[in-house]
Amino acid sequence: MKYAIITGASSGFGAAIAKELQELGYGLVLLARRIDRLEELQKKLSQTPVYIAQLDVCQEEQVKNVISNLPREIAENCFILVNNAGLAVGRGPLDTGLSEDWNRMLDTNVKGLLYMSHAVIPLLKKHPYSHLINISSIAGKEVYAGGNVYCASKHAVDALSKALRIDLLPHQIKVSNIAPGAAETEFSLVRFKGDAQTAASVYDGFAALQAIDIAQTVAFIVSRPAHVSIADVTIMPTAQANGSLFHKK
Ligand code: NDP
Ligand code: 8X3
Repeated sequence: MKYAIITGASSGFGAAIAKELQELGYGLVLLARRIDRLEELQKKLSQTPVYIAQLDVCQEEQVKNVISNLPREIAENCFILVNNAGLAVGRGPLDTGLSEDWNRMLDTNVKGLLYMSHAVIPLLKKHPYSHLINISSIAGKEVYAGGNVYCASKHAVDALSKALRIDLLPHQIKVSNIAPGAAETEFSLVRFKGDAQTAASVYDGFAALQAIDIAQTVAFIVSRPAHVSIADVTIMPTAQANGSLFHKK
């Protein structure tokens, strides 16, 4: 059986991607900090093998340990890595921002992706046409008001997707970058530090993307023939024109 490793699988895009990839027949390795959420998902997705592990992608040693302790069957048959774990913390001008928020975003969105990629690429190299997928953002394509450090972190993801495509070319590993616009997940609740009203207001007046939309995009990308690599997908709600412009009722 082929396996897919998904970071940030405890909610939002990651959990939805897990379901879609299972439907395509993949065994799953689901990683996140909230192990209780992963246990629930493991129970729901019992049709194929689901391996779960608690992981903070910011902790390089944890990343190394989790990946090096994968059961041999999984380590030998790892075909997909989805670098999805990520977050925004705060939104506003840089001069009123908090360095602890910047560090969380850069550590998770950039360094976490580096640690994961470094640990998993040796497994992907065992299989030509295996696949590394980075979840970037519209914030990785353009900068919007108050998005400074989050946008910088996602621009870094965009750049790393391009760089990895070069690095992994000799190994025929596909690298895909997905750049979603506004999607209704726990993202805004995290960004606004548990302020549910402000978080919900982000999606007022228009039909936001849902996690399933991104999961179906991943499913499409990984089911192309061997000679086809989808390099980059920007996917937004119909009511969104760019990083800042929305058509709200
Ligand atoms: P959610 O908040 O619903 O999910 C984020 C996931 O990331 C959770 O499973 C969380 O798990 C995990 N995560 C966060 N920090 C860490 C960490 N240090 N170590 C391991 N896992 C971590 O948001 P989304 O599903 O929307 O976000 C998924 C990705 O999509 C992120 O990279 C986000 O930046 C990106 N994105 C989101 C958009 C949106 O509008 N929603 C649009 C564009 C991109 P846990 O807390 O259990 O560790
Ligand atoms: C999350 C979407 O528009 O808040 O990446 O950056 S946005």
